Order: sequence, then C-alpha cells, then structure tokens
Amino acid sequence: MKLEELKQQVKGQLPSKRYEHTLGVVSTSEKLAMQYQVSLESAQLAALLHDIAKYLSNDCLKEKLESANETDYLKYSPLVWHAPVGAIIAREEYHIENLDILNAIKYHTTGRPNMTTLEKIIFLADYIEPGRTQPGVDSIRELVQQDLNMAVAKTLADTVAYLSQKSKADIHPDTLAAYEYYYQYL
Ligand code: DGI
Ligand code: FE
Ligand code: FE
Repeated sequence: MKLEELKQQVKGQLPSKRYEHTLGVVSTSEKLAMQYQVSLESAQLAALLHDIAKYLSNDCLKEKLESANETDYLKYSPLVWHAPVGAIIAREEYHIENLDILNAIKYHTTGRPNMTTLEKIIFLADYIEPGRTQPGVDSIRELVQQDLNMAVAKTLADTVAYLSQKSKADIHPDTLAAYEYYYQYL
C-alpha cells in the first residue's frame, strides 16, 4: 500500500486531534530517520500506525491482548495497552511483517532497554512532535540533535518523575527497566 493511501486509512480511524499528533510524529520521525540513517519507509509506517489502537475501548484492548497471549500487560495501567495492541493491529490488519517496525509501535509508550535506532526514533518523536508542550520538551528537542541515547534517557527520567508524582505503583516494568538502562547516558 502507498503511504498516501495508508494515511487516508489512518485518518479515517482517528479523531482529528489524534491524526494531527500522528502527522507530527511522522514528520519528526522522518527527520530523525534521515539524520540517524534509518529506513525512511520504516519510520513513516511505524509513526503513522503507532497510535492506531488509541481509541479502542479497554474491553476491546483487553480482548486483543488476550488473543495474542500478551496478558502480562493487563496487570499494569490501561494507558499502555494501546501500544502493544497497535503492533498487533499493524500486523493483522495492515500486514506489516517487519519486526523492527512492530516493536517500535509496541514499545512506543514504555520504551525498553537496548532499543534499536528505529524504536528510539518513534519513542522520541512521540514525545517531542511539534504539538507537544510538556515541561522539558524543548531541551529534549535540542538533545535529539546531538545524542539519541541521552535524549531517550532524559525522556524516561521526565516520564518516570511525572508518573511517580501521579501514581507511583502504576509505572510499567518496561518503563522502569528502560529508565535503569538509559540512566548511564544522562
Ligand atoms: O499515546 P500518546 O498520548 O501519544 O502517548 P504515549 O503512548 O507515550 O503515552 C500515553 C500515556 O501513557 C501518557 O499519559 C504517559 C503514560 N505512560 C507512559 N509510560 C507509562 C505510562 N503510564 C503508566 N501508568 N505507566 C507507564 O509506564
Ligand atoms: Fe501512544
Ligand atoms: Fe502518540
């Protein structure tokens, strides 16, 4: 399928605000892919599909996780569920077979230790796309130009700090493991 066709399909699946966010993630990922020599097409596909499951009900997300034997996610916050389910839908409904693209979608919310360059790009682009306004985002926008690992480390540090102040018990183990792994680059 051509990228333009896929864009129209995704546009039909998402509310307009979320589609705008998605286009922001696509353009940010494209720049980073060129800068860090990753396949442009992989970056575009992963970015376009990363939040495809964002508006499914928790019941529907739960069902998808159960049928894919990914029930560990059910022990943790539903806010994270759309990421692994997005990867399931990308494979089943959009026929994406490339494991790097599928993992970039799966881990876009939590991150994980030792990410591939594509995984880091999608994780960061989601956090810094032009529509984002959270505190500290500008310093990550600058860091990303210099050092991808340091930018990932700072993003995880900010996310863990934000989540700890909200509800400490609710941080996904992948987020914590990623934070511990990338801490070395801070
Ligand atoms: O889907 P987006 O809004 O574009 O962004 P996202 O997929 O990065 O994350 C959505 C929400 O998930 C955001 O409010 C932060 C939260 N989040 C990220 N990591 C964790 C988390 N929430 C919990 N409970 N645990 C996490 O580890
Ligand atoms: Fe998301
Ligand atoms: Fe997103």
